[in-house]
Amino acid sequence: MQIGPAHIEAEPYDFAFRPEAAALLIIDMQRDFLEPGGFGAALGNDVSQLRRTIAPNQRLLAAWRAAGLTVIHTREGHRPDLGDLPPGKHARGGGPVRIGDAGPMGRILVRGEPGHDIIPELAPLPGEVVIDKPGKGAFFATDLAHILRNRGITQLVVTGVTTEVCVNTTVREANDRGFDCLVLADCCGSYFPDFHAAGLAMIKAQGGIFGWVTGSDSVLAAMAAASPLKGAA
Ligand code: TIU
Repeated sequence: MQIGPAHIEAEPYDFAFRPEAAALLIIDMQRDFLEPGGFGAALGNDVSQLRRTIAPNQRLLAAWRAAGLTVIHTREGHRPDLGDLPPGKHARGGGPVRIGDAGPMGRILVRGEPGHDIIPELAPLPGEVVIDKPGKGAFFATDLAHILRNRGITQLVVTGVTTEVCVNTTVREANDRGFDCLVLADCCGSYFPDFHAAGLAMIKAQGGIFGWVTGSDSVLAAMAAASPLKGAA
């Protein structure tokens, strides 16, 4: 059955949500960013600023799974030989611990290490796509665009961390590739509250120059109203 768009209240204007063409894209909810002892903490950041996003992401993910819609998780990290780590990215940060160094949760931001894992609260289920990305944007040096096009996905509901770094970079990449992004303020977080606010403001400014911004409650309400969704009919 063809499902018409459900209107989600958003800024700068309502988002015409088409669930069958939408993926939930959860950016980098990894232990290295959200737990003490990881990369984020090693850079001197207060990880508690990110942890408020866990509960709303859990609620949204549960609804998304129940509706049978596409879920995609991303992880920022590098090959164990660090062959995909640009020297400049390796050098920057200035802290005592750098990418690839041993930390309390294994080697920092290295694939296969415990700290690189997605936090247990949001662990991917079998069958959900996990994109391992060496950059801040989820499209750079990954097969994300191919996967989205093969599934007929044109809309991305974007959550995760951090708002002004990997979320913003991914939204900008997606925008230039023709995907419409709806970014959920309560499901995104930054170590810096000012940057979180500015990151969201930059997305929705100028008539939605990069996309739309709303809260997860608006999406959950629209999903309930759009029933029956794919898989629930
Ligand atoms: N440091 C910081 O704010 N973010 C990152 O390094 N990666 C992501 O945003 N995922």
